[in-house]
Formats: sequence, structure tokens, C-alpha cells
Amino acid sequence: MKNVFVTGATSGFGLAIAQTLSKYPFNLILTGRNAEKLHQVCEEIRQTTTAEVFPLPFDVQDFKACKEAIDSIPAHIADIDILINNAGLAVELNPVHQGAIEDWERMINTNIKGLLYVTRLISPSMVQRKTGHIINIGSTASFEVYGGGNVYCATKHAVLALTKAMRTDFLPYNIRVTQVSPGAAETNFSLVRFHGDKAKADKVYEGYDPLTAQDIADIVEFVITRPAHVCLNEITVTPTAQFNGTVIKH
Ligand code: NDP
Ligand code: 8X3
Repeated sequence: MKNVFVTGATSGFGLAIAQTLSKYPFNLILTGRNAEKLHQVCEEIRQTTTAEVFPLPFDVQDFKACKEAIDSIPAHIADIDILINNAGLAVELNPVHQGAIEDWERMINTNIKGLLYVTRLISPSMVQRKTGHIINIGSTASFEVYGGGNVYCATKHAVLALTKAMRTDFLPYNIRVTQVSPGAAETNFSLVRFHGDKAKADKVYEGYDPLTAQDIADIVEFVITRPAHVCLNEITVTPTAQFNGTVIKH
């Protein structure tokens, strides 16, 4: 049975991906910082699968915590076949001259360094076994920049660069690497970006039908169920009402 590792499974895309993949069944190793929510999610998913569902609470910004957590995975499910690098966030929407250094650090440490830390720890076993699939969650912000999105967009540009870098580095080892790049999707993303201001977050999705977390989970499911010789390199998906990172028909 395949072992699937999903970062950021306590909400949004990661949660929908975990729920969707539980039907195969795959053993699921699910992560996030909110340990209570993570245990609750795992307990709910256990009701729907015969496979193992293993909660691994840690902060991807902290390499030591990443290593301790990943080292603690029981041996029989420790060789990860599919890694979904999903954990990430945006903080605020300020122009560069007003940006808060701690917000920049959170985004860079989570979206770039966290993704790298987890990949560095999990990929050696894929290399050794000459098998594996890594799915990085990018964004339309991997390709374009919008006002106030500066550092967030830079982190997602970096994710695209890392996706391509992994694709070439892992080519000799039969490891597939895919980036899924969504546009506007209604999850906790904007609530986190605006520090829990629900009115501000709701406004982002007003006047059109945004993507849902399930839309992204369906795409990830498609990506990982292609035959072994097929690697989808990058998939950009937006709501029908969205042209690109900056133009949405409200
Ligand atoms: P959510 O806020 O709903 O989910 C984010 C997940 O990431 C949570 O499970 C959260 O768990 C986890 N997470 C955040 N920081 C950390 C951390 N330091 N360590 C471990 N886990 C962390 O947002 P989405 O589901 O929308 O976001 C998922 C990914 O999709 C992100 O990378 C985001 O940039 C990207 N994305 C989102 C889009 C959107 O419009 N929603 C569009 C394009 C890309 P916890 O709080 O428990 O740590
Ligand atoms: C999340 C979508 O448009 O806020 O990556 O960058 S957007």
C-alpha cells in the first residue's frame, strides 16, 4: 500500500486532499501545527478507510521539528511514495515600503524553507528506491505579481523554480514532480492573510464562484493516478471568472 504524506492537512486543500485520497486506500501521514485539529481530522478520516492515518503535528518552519517528526514515523509507513507539499500561507497585502519583516519571514520560512526542509528529509528514500511523486502546491502567484502580493508572490515564484529544479535533480531516479497552481480558492487562506478578519476575507470571493478545496483535491487525485510513465509537470487552474493573478470578473 502506498504511503502518502500531506503537509497542511488541518484545513483547506490539504484536508480535502487527505479526505479524497483516503478512499484508495493509501496510508496517510497528515501534518499541520494545530495538533488538536489534526487529531480530529485523522479520527474522522479513520472512519472512512482501512489504511493507517498517522497525525504528525509540527511547524514546517523549524528544521529540527521537521526532522524529529519525520524520524518518528513508524518504520512500516516511513517510506513515502507520494509527498504533497501544500502547507503555506500569505500574510497581509502591504506594499513593500510598509511590509512587516515578521510577515515576510513567516511566508519565506513556511512557503520556501518549509517545503525544502520536508522535501530534503523525505526524498532520499525515494531516490534510494527509485520511485516517488512529489506534488508542490504553487499558485497563479508563481507566474504573476499583484499589488501588495510582493513577498507571497516571490515565495510562489520560488516554488515554481524549485519544482523545476526537483524535476531535473530527480530525473535519474524515476521520481515524478508536479506543480498544481491554483487561482482564487475559498479556504482559510484569506482569513489567515487578514488575521481572522472575516468580512475582509469574504470580500475576496464576492461576486463570482471561486474554486473550492475539493476542486484542487480532484486535480491532485488525477495527477497521482496517471500511469507510472506519465508526469504532469504543471497544472494552472483558476475559477472560470478569473483570467490571471490580477483579473477577476466580479
Ligand atoms: P488554509 O489556510 O486553509 O490551509 C493552510 C494549511 O497549511 C493548514 O493546514 C495549516 O495548518 C498549514 N500550515 C500553515 N503554516 C504552517 C506551518 N508553518 N507548518 C505546518 N503547517 C502549516 O489555506 P489553503 O488550503 O488555501 O492553502 C494551502 C496551500 O495552497 C498554500 O500553500 C497556499 O499558498 C496555496 N494556495 C492557496 C490558494 C487559495 O486561493 N486558497 C490559491 C493558490 C495557492 P496549521 O494552521 O494547523 O499549521
Ligand atoms: C493564492 C491566490 O491570488 O491570493 O495563491 O495569490 S492569490
